[in-house]
Amino acid sequence: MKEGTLFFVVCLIFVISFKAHAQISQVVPSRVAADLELFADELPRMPKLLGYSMGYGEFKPRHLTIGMYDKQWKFHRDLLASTVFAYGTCRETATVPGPTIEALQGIPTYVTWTNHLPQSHILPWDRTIPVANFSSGVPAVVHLHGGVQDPLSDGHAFAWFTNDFNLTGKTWTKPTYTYPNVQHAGNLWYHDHAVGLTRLNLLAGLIGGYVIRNPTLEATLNLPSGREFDRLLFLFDKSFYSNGSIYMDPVGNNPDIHPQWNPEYFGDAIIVNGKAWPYLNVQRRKYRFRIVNAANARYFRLSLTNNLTFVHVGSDSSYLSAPVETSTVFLSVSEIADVIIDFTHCIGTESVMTNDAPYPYPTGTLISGGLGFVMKFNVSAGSPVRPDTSTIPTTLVNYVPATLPVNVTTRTIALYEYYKNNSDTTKPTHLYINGLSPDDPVTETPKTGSTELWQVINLTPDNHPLHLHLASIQMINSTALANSSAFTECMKALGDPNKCDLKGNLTDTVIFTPPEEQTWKSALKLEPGYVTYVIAKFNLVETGAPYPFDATAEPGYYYHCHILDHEDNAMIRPWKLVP
Ligand SMILES: *[C@@H]1O[C@H](CO)[C@@H](O)[C@H](O)[C@H]1NC(C)=O
Ligand SMILES: *[C@@H]1O[C@H](CO)[C@@H](O)[C@H](O)[C@H]1NC(C)=O
Ligand SMILES: *[C@@H]1O[C@H](CO)[C@@H](O)[C@H](O)[C@H]1NC(C)=O
Ligand SMILES: *[C@@H]1O[C@H](CO)[C@@H](O)[C@H](O)[C@H]1NC(C)=O
Ligand SMILES: *[C@@H]1O[C@H](CO)[C@@H](O)[C@H](O)[C@H]1NC(C)=O
Ligand SMILES: *[C@@H]1O[C@H](CO)[C@@H](O)[C@H](O)[C@H]1NC(C)=O
Ligand SMILES: *[C@@H]1O[C@H](CO)[C@@H](O)[C@H](O)[C@H]1NC(C)=O
Ligand SMILES: *[C@@H]1O[C@H](CO)[C@@H](O)[C@H](O)[C@H]1NC(C)=O
Ligand SMILES: *[C@@H]1O[C@H](CO)[C@@H](O)[C@H](O)[C@H]1NC(C)=O
Ligand SMILES: *[C@@H]1O[C@H](CO)[C@@H](O)[C@H](O)[C@H]1NC(C)=O
Ligand SMILES: [Cu+2]
Repeated sequence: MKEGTLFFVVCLIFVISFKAHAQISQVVPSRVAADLELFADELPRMPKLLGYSMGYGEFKPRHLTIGMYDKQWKFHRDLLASTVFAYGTCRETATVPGPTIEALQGIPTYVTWTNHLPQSHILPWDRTIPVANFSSGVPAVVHLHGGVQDPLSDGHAFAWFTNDFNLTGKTWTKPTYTYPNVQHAGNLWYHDHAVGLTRLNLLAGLIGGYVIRNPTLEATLNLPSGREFDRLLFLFDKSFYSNGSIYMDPVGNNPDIHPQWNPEYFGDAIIVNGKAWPYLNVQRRKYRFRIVNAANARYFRLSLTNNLTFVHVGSDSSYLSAPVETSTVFLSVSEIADVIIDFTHCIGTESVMTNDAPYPYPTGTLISGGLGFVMKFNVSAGSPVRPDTSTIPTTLVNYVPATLPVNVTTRTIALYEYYKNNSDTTKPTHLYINGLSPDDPVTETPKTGSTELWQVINLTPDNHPLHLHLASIQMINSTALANSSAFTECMKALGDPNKCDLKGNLTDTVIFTPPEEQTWKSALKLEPGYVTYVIAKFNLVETGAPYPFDATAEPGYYYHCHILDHEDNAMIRPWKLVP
């Protein structure tokens, strides 16, 4: 294929599907994403906040205060400003995503989270799902995703608080959270976690990056580093009204039961670091990108045009034991890929990052139009300003291996669509785990320090990202069920997967963990119609040491689906560690 031919084809597809988009906008005349020019804004860099300080030649803990503010944010050069909720040290400096916190391994960071949000929400608040139900103020609480912190600093869903701490949820105790940073170095992110409002608060903008650094390790690995060559990419999707306001369908899919709640939010503009379809000028050399899927429900399967590949060095918060080169990066909601892109291999002077994941994944709508594009890299023609001395070592980092202990404690968990049958609805009214709501008593109580096997059965048509707070998880394999509908019938009748015949349903159709995900993670994908075997480790994966705080304290932790619309209604369960 001649240079440029591929791009011509891509453009042609874009022009054709543009028409399809225009038809959609006739149905919803006020939505504007289809008219926005691609690659018009430069990729923003979020402000950096150090989570440590220097004193007398040593690193010391640092106390930060970060607020949540409503403000105006321009998501595109040609789009009117949108009202957003943004994290920042003050209203003026608040950004979407918020500032990136850079912490040091072993040095605690303290953050006082404050709420300066208005009296009412900017998005449709459904009162009929398990939710904080108050008329004054926006409940919010921050969870550090991938973080190893005590339950009182974990951002429990009922530990929400409104502006000025005027109202607080039933498990709220304190305004200042402790992040001990005792875990291995890697990529985390913080975001809102208020019960029943998570999908709205994240869509409004309450997300931000958090990196734990280990300078000695980073110097040894010698991956591309520094402000210019080590970048965070936050990917999400949004729709807008023509006046710039963020659009979320104000009518639920099952409005007699839930007037506003919809099973998945999909926007029609792809946003990276707060700009729709941005571009980034890069030199002809290696860069490191920490790519976070911060969408509500959209999966991203990313590729690069013009001969570029991804070399994975880490997944979520952990390094891989060796680099893995692939042509795609596949991220469910909340997953993180830590990759190197070597622009010296770029044919020509630009490479477009594309996405082809159907939504919902895997059997939903096929990608068309602007949704197929994420951002553009503008690659300099000549050699880099300074020679690229970074390397990709052949081996990276090894943690405690993922082996199951003898007589491992095994838990069986089933996700299925729950119908409240006091109505004649054909649409699921709740997405309960094991048929239980978040308010039902805790059923999972692992011993602190232990390693368990969780077999998670996905009886729905969609893939779901499983996220456990605190624990480190790793997929062993996913095995197809012989008769998923028979298993679902059994779940609906008996409400307990242990009473259904999992053994009799195991087939020879097995998906193994892809090499770029063979490490300790915070979230992983659950294939529909499969049981996914997950090792869950309740101690520090770098050393196997126990948590250096009381992880058994109230109010405990959560595990949930990270599709935010599912989590809110109510694919989420509490769990508690026991001594
Ligand atoms: C929410 O609060 C309002 C006002 O107090 C009340 O009318 C309504 O029934 C509540 N909704 C639910 C689902 O509890
Ligand atoms: C807090 O509550 C008081 C009393 O209800 C009210 O006057 C005040 O406006 C509230 N403040 C905020 C920031 O909501
Ligand atoms: C923007 O337009 C929508 C739809 O017409 C409307 O509901 C909303 O109130 C408007 N927002 C502002 C800030 O004017
Ligand atoms: C394409 O990339 C590979 C490395 O992935 C490189 O060896 C090759 O030279 C590149 N092709 C061109 C035409 O630049
Ligand atoms: C990069 O792309 C932008 C927009 O597409 C363009 O204006 C600019 O000239 C390009 N920069 C370089 C260095 O090629
Ligand atoms: C595993 O369980 C078996 C049967 O209960 C018991 O005999 C054996 O000692 C256990 N092994 C370990 C390592 O606990
Ligand atoms: C509940 O309602 C759904 C939708 O009408 C129906 O398919 C299902 O069979 C019902 N379940 C029970 C247990 O009646
Ligand atoms: C998948 O993992 C389970 C749990 O460890 C194991 O029992 C099973 O043998 C594995 N399947 C294959 C094909 O390796
Ligand atoms: C699966 O189970 C259902 C009963 O729930 C049964 O009607 C159907 O025939 C089974 N399918 C297969 C392929 O065995
Ligand atoms: C699968 O599990 C269901 C629920 O227990 C059971 O009815 C069915 O017989 C099992 N086996 C097969 C092959 O469907
Ligand atoms: Cu889900």
